[in-house]
Amino acid sequence: MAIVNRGFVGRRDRDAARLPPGQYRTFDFPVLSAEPTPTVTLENWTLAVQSSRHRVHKWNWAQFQELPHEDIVTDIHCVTRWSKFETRWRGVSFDTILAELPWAADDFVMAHCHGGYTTNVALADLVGGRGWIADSYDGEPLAAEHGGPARLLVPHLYFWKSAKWVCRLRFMSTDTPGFWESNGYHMHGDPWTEQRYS
Ligand SMILES: Nc1nc2c(c(=O)[nH]1)N[C@H]1C(S)=C(S)[C@@H](COP(=O)(O)O)O[C@H]1N2
Ligand SMILES: [Mo]
Repeated sequence: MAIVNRGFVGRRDRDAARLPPGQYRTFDFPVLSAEPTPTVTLENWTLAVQSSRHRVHKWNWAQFQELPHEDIVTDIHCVTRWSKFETRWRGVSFDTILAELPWAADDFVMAHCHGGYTTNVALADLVGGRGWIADSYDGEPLAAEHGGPARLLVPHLYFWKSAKWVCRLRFMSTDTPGFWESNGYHMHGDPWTEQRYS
């Protein structure tokens, strides 16, 4: 007679269920940058938020630190097939940003970075506790190589959407490709349906 162990799931099966198709789990934290790491000091740091009607608001570092921050624990998935489980961040959610600047909202966002990298994300993918500007990782200020002082964090999409060294969030009424999206990457980038390339 077969013994059926209802409810028992081995660790390997749990890990497998957490991995989107075509991904493997890594335990280190790879650095993927198309450009050299820019030097951005806290004194010079600003984050500009620009509406599609060209209205702009800028936070400096001290002002940004005043905004409510939250802790995020999440898995991340790079299109080059590594995934990292249970990464720990702290940041300001897009829900908070839009509560502060309701006039900025529009259907799409282009994240612009020091060094020129850009990536497009739909507003629907950023609100509802799914998108942040992260300024801390694992209890420490975000390291420069990982996008410090601050980066986008949109962990339910492939990690190329999580723009490092973000300096401007430009809201748009139409979806426009960013850097990798112009070079064949998918406009949306859902890892669970393998939206790798378009
Ligand atoms: N500015 C900028 N942001 C970027 C990139 C980049 O090249 N430049 N690479 C993206 C890609 S492809 C990935 S996988 C992640 C890597 O983040 P990490 O270096 O912290 O692992 O950053 C994303 N954000
Ligand atoms: Mo990536």
